[in-house]
Amino acid sequence: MGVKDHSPSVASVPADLVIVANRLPVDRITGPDGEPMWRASPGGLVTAIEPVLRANRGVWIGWPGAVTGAVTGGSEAGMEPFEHEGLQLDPIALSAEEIEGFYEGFSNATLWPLYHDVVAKPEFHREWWEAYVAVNRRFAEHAADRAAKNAMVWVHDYQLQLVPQMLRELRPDLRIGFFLHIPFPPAELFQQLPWRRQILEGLLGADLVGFQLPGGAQNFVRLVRQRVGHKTHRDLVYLPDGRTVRAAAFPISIDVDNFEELARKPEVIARAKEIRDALGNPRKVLLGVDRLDYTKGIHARLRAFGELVAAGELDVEEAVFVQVATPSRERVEQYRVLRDDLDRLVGRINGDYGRIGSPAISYLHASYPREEMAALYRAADVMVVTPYRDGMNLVAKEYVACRYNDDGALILSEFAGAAYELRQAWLVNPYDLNGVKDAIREALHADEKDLARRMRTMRKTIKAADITAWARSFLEEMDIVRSAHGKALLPADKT
Ligand code: GDG
Repeated sequence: MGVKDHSPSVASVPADLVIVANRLPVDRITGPDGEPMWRASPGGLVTAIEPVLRANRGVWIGWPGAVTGAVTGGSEAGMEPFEHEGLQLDPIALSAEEIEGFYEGFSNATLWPLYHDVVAKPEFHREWWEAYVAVNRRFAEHAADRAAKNAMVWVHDYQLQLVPQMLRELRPDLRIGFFLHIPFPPAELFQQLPWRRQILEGLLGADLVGFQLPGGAQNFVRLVRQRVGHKTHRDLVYLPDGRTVRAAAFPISIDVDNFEELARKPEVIARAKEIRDALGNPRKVLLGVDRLDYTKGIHARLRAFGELVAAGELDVEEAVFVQVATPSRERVEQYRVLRDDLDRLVGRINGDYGRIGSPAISYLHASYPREEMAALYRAADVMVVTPYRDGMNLVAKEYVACRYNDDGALILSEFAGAAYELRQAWLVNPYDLNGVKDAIREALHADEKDLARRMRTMRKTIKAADITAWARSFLEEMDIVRSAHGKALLPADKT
């Protein structure tokens, strides 16, 4: 449900917990009467953080994702803090130039490819860096204004790596945490960044720097030692001013119960059947779900599938591949190129091997409601997740959460963070096409017992480490750092 734009201002209330993320958990849309409105954009992060945010008079600072024209002093009409369904939200406006330099440029065309194994070539432009610094400063100043004395500020992701240090300079009383949702690259790659030292120093403003995997934390500590020259011991960095910074892994998860509940809804079950019917009731449905991104390895999996069809090992009337590619970052050149490449590949495979009413690949360049996602997960016999590099990959966990009958097969790239937990998946190297083909073959022919054994174990794993456990473990660790201030952040029922 959307709400009117100008709900009561909450600007003056200092918050004990401040979440700072590039995006707010709402989108700014134009309502039926032409007035701007806010619409919730539910995601894993908001579900995880919501209870803690509510219990601590918390506030979430972020960009609502719309071009808002010229920015005057960091705020403008319609961009005041507001309450949305009980959450305190504080929007930050970005100008068109800032979106180009900070968001599309430095965040998504420099850092994103660099941090993902240079799967695409990162571009380095000084103007983009300047925009990144300026926008990070605006976020830091905003957080400094909103945080109560000794409050905790939790900063998220690669778009805001300078915020911890900027914020510490403004507000040394704060406890600052940072979590990186994407991989932190090895020194050999990170070194390419002309502003490597500034980024490392930016992150060192935090008391706790969280990564998806231990490898990311180790890369970070090693780089800090080599490039900044600070003393380190295991996961600790010792700063000259006496402060210590901890770098550790906190693998993110999903709201497992919520996904399972969704997948058990009669409407979702009915919709899953409808999807299979619409596909012509093939014996096997394979599924891929990704943001349309070159890191996700969509090309690799479709080629592998195409080769199996070409070799006559799979018949298009018996097996169909459904690929959902959610539109993403469409103004960034590399994403446009990727879209054209995939259109061509799908067109060629379908043109060569499809039959009337039976395309080999059902390719959907669109975004769907969560219910539809759950129905797709229910409808798929084999889920194919083959990123070349991925911080975690929530889609793999969502598929497992929806398979409450312990059926279905998961093919998962070794290079997704999720592979460290979901060991019973068919693990593949997405660069090894024959290996991916073998995994597809095996997964399609696996017997029920094997599938159930694998799925049961994976389900246990994700249930034991869901999104609430993730948020809690990060905040508990921050509480340890914070204990000097004698104030716990976790709600009583959570401790
Ligand atoms: C970054 C990191 C890390 C996708 N299409 C639709 C839709 N989705 C949802 C999925 C899933 C989420 O988007 C995608 O999450 P991933 O983890 O797969 O990937 P990124 O977007 O790259 O996320 C990643 C994550 O941050 C969290 O830390 O795991 O490694 O790259 O939840 O379901 N949801 C709906 N409609 C769609 O069309 N409703």
